[in-house]
Amino acid sequence: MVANDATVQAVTVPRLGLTAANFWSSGSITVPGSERTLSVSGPAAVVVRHRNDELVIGVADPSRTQETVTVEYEHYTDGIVSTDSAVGVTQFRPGVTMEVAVGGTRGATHSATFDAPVTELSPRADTFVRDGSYSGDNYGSWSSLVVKGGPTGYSRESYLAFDLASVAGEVQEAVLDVYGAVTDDNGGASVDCTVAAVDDDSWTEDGLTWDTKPDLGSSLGSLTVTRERRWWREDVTEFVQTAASGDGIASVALRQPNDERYASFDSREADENPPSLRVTTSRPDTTALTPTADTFVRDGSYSGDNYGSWSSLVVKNAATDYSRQGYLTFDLSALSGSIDEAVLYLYGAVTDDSGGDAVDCAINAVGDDSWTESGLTWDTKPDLGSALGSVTVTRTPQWWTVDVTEFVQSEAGGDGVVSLAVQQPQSGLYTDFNSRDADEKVPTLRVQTS
Ligand SMILES: [Ca+2]
Ligand SMILES: [Ca+2]
Ligand SMILES: [Ca+2]
Repeated sequence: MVANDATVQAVTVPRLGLTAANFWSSGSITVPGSERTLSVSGPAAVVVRHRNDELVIGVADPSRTQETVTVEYEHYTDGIVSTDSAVGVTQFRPGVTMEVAVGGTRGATHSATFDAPVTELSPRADTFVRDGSYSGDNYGSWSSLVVKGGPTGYSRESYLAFDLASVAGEVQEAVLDVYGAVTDDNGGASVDCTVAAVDDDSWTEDGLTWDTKPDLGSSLGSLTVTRERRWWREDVTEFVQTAASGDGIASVALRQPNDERYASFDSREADENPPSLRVTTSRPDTTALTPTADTFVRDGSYSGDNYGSWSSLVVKNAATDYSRQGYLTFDLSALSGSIDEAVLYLYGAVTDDSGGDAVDCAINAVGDDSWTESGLTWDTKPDLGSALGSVTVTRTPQWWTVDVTEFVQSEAGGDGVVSLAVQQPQSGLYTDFNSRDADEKVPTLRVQTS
């Protein structure tokens, strides 16, 4: 149970990567130990599930009282896999923000799925050590990891080492999970157990003793462990990032610097609930390309003008003088391997002054790459090739994605430069996408290779 009050009731099941929350009003919860918050702008039932490299967020408004609910989850994702049409993703990295149009949907659940590769590691070694007359003893084969402060002869510290070799991609988040409780005979409801960095990874599971234990580094956080047997989590992202770019082994220790209350956690030898390190990474072999050039062009009396330095790509199909089309170029030369998938990400919305809330925007192939950002005009624009896909853009600013895999594959095998156009096939609405000259949320071609 994460929360149970007038605002929210929530539960989390770390082993299933699952958190479920019923918010009775706007509010937020912090998923225990991870320091990651889940917040909503109004009443909503939210289910978050992170398994098998996918983070799924489902949202419903059982109260049926709202038009939209904003949901924020402070968790890294690397890209958007799919969204329900009622869900607008306004941010997916470094955390998720989504606008969910719950109005008129009779309390139905709307969900979005994100790419969030996760590697769950078991310790390569774990043990505890004990001081005083036990200082030469090793407990590496025990099914528990004991932690206790206190007078000489009673102090225990636990050590865990994780091998990061199987973690591919850049580490974005890392959470240590240990399962256990305070079991002290002498009373006391809870105890603070500090998680400390250990720089020396040369210790072994069957060799480590109090006499030989390595020095402890900085504190990575503290777990306030109670008598309830459950999972305890600590965000150790920065430490694991450092270890991943260093020797590839992350060792940590658990100790009680200020208390002496026997706490016992399941070790990797336990029948169930062994410690784990959950590492979320960027997708290995995925490259996010930004345009090497982008601009839009306008017809009629503006047909000789260039808009290459604008922070937006304006698109509209209308009467003469009011039509605009966007153009983008991506350079594939930094990629290696073969291309499995290429998805264009554009951020924007319909901002037309007249009526109409949604408009189809098509992405077309452009064969001629010789145009320049500062030179292209309506008069000089290249011919449009075939339509590769389209999106129905609404007034809610968000990321729009179009799969352009086949064209990018063919260009990779050709001149290595991908030019695309954005245009409205039918009479349209003023639509404003961020260009590469915007401060954030610039166009991106997300390419997976192998
Ligand atoms: Ca062990
Ligand atoms: Ca530009
Ligand atoms: Ca080309």
